[in-house]
Order: sequence, then structure tokens, then C-alpha cells
Amino acid sequence: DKNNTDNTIINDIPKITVINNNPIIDHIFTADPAALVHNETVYIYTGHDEQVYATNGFLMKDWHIFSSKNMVDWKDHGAALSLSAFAWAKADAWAGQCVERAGKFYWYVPIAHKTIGWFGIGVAVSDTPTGPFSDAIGAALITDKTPNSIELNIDPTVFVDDDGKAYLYWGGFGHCRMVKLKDNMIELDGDVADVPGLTGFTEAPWLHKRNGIYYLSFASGFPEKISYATSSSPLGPWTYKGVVNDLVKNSPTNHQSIIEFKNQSYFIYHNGGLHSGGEYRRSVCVDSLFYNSDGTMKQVKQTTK
Ligand code: FUB
Repeated sequence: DKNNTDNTIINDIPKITVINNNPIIDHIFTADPAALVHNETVYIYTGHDEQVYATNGFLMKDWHIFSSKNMVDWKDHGAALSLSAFAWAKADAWAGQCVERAGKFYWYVPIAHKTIGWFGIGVAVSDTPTGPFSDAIGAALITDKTPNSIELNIDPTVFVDDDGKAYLYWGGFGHCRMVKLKDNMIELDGDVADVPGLTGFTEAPWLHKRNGIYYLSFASGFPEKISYATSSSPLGPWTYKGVVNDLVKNSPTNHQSIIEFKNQSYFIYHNGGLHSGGEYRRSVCVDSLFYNSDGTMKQVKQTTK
């Protein structure tokens, strides 16, 4: 299958393919990658696993940014955002995403909230993709609570469509929700809605668009695979399409972002594959992603060093 072969030329467009380079970051433990393409550069906004002991749960206090112009050489921009930027933060710098809108960069992050007792989603803003970032609101944008699901407000993904309308999806522990955002990116535009149709949804939604098709990928089951659904609208309804990434090495969580850069699609995720890595000591990986002619995604071939 020509489209599934690395280092080929497809439609006469030379492709950068990424093989045998994972994990791409090996000097710290990184997780929950959210990629942004801006000015011929790929930025990856990651969580930072600092847990020393395998059984103690997540220890995450800041987020890092890495950038590359060729998907092979990665520059570490350091801990560009930390819990201390949010006066309302208690703990848990979990999975976020940064998007650009009208020259500003909005970084949506879930954090255990100091006073409400469960997770909130906050927004940090900057004039550049690498910061400095500061709390855009001074409070959490999302603080919703539903019974039995105290950690629901995690894993935000934001998508700005070609017409400028913006959508926030988020969720964990089996429950995905969404809301439209106002043009200022820091206020909700309408009511929060449940998102049905995501078979096996656990957490980690990611919304992207290609050739007029909207894709909502998400972690499913536990240990997690990455499944996805498609729609002709960013509001759904969503039709389940299957698994795009199988279980990952040495980590029950599996958290993706999907981008296109220089005419090649990439699947960016984490595993626990680094030496002394594991459930709470994860590492970001990149592999090429290929689509079938009907718009469905081929399952990712995970590569290692
Ligand atoms: O990194 C903490 C949590 O683990 C994330 O919010 C989930 O998506 C899972 O990767």
C-alpha cells in the first residue's frame, strides 16, 4: 500500500516521515501532548510527569513547550506555564491544549481547583506561542460538577473553525461535553451539551478537521486505545469509526493530538517507553498518520528508537 509506506513521495509532494525516533523527548518525562502548527513550526504543549515512585499517582506541577521545524530536532522552551500562574489552582497540571486566535495564544488547562473541590478548566494567554503566559480570566472558565464524576472537567480540546467559530470539548471518566466559545475565547457562548456517539469514551478528546470532515478522537476503555468518530459539523452528531491507535507501551493512558504539517499528517501521543518510565512517568512520541481515500484513518504504526 503506497500511502502506508514511509519515505515515499505521494502525489509528487515530498514527505517528512518520522520513524525510529520515539520517544522524541528523553531528558524529562512528558505526557498529554497537544500540538499546534504556527509559522512553519510545530509546537507541542505537554504535561510534565515528576513522580518518582511507580505507585503514587500523578505528580504534575507545570507544562512544557517543545518546538521543531522538521519533526526530528526538538527545542525545549522549558516550563512555560505552571500551577502558580493560577491563583485558584490547588494541584494537578493535567492535559491542556494551546490554540491561536487573532494573534493571541490561548492555553486551556485542567487543574484541581483550590476551593470548589474538583477540577476546573482555566485559560492562560500570551502574545507568542512560547509565552510568557498569564491567567486570562483570574478564575476557571469551566467549573461544572455532575454527581459521581468529580474529575469531569479535564482534558480540554479547542478547535477554531475556518469561519472563526470556536468550540471547546472536554471530559474524563466516561463523560464528554462541549460548548461554543465567544470570539474573545474566554467566555462561553451558550449552554454546555453532552456529546453522545463516542463509543467507549474515557477521556482525552481532540477535535480536528480535514477535507471538510470533522474528527473527534478520544481515549477509550482502560487501558486506553485511541478511538475516533466523525461528523459533517463541529457540533456533531458523531459517528463512531473505530480505533486509530492501539495500546501503548508501559502506560495505561494514551493521549493524542493530530496535525498536518508540510503535507504530512502526524499522530502525537505518549507512552511509558523510556527507561524507568511507566504509568506516571510518560514520554511523548510522534508517528506518521495516514488516511484512506474515504477519509477514515489508518491505524498508527507505533515506532521506537
Ligand atoms: O496526565 C493526567 C491525565 O492522564 C490526563 O488528563 C489524561 O488524559 C491522562 O493522560
